[in-house]
Amino acid sequence: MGNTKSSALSKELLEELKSNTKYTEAELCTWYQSFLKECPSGKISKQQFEGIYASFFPDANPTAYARHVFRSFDTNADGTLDFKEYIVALHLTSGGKTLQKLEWAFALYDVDGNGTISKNEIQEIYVDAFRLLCVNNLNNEIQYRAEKIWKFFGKKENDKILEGEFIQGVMDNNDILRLIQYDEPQKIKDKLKEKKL
Ligand SMILES: [Ca+2]
Ligand SMILES: [Ca+2]
Repeated sequence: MGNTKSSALSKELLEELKSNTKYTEAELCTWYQSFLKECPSGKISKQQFEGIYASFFPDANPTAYARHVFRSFDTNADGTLDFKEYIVALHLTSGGKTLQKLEWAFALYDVDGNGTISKNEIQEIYVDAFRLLCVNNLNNEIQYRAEKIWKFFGKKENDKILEGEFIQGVMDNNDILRLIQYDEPQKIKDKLKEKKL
């Protein structure tokens, strides 16, 4: 039985994922096998990822939001998600407010990746997330939420939020945490888990 090498998770990666997430060795190994079955190349392309979202939300228009999420998970920016990025994604999108999760949330909202969040970027994520959840015509709600976040951080219209102040603000205030999480990531995570990709 020669070909076990390519289908086993390397010890190094296993240790890294065990220490960075809450998952057990058994869970990680099982997921890795299902992952390779679905993605024999060991990588999820952007199109595949969008396809997964489309299958979860058949009545919605999830592509735009799926792209934001893909970008925020593709930490080495090579245009694909490898197993490590995928597992970290599952871990990060579970609720809570550890530093790691808030760094991810910041990356999600920093649409152009320039290291700051503008009010427009917050609105863009909201628009796409609401579209994913099939809630349309929510301009007032989006305005209200963006306004609330902006006010909390004491920002003027064209000011930007830096990563450090974003993380500190969300750590300190559960209302703001709820506003930035809008409980969608948890749903995605449950669906991904159900499917065990
Ligand atoms: Ca990648
Ligand atoms: Ca930005």
